[in-house]
Amino acid sequence: MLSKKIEKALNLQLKIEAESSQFYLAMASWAETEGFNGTAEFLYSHSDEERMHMMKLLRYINERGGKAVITALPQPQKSFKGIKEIFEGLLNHEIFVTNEINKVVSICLEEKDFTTHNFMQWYVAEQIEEEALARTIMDKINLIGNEKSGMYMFDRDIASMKAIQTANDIQ
Ligand code: OFO
Repeated sequence: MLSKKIEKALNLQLKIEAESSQFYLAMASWAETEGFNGTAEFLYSHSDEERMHMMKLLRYINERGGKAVITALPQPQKSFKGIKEIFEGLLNHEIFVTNEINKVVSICLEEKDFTTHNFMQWYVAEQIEEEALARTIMDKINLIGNEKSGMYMFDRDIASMKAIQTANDIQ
C-alpha cells in the first residue's frame, strides 16, 4: 500500500509525464507543418514514449492500492522560432524532469518505501539516456549553425536517430 505522500508524489510525476507527451506532440505538429518531416517523426515517437512513461506510473499507482489521478493539462507552446528552439526546449524540459524524478526518489527514501524506490530506478536510468540524447542533438545543431543544407541533413538524419532509440528501447 502506498503512503499518501508517495501517492501524491507519483501522481505529480504522472502529470509531468503527460505534460511532456503534450509538449513534444505540439513540437512534432509544428515541425510537420513547417516541412521538417524527420524532426516531426522523431518528436511524434518521443511523445508516444512519454505517454508510455505516464501509463507505467498510472498502472503502478493503481496496482499498489493508490488512485491515479488524471488532470487537465496546460496548453503547450504552439509555435517555435525554429529547430534550435525546439531542441533547446526539449533538453531543458528533460533536465526539469530529471530533477522531479530525483525528488520522488528522495521521498521514497524518507518514507522507507523501497518497492517504489526500486520502481523509480527505471525512470532514473531513462533520464540519463534522454538527457544524453538531447545533448547530442543540441551539439549537432550548434555545429550546423544557420546553414540551410546542414539543417536539411539534420532533419534527414534525426529520423534514423529515432530508429536507433527505438532499437535500444527494445533491447
Ligand atoms: Fe519521461 O522521460 Fe522525458 O520527460
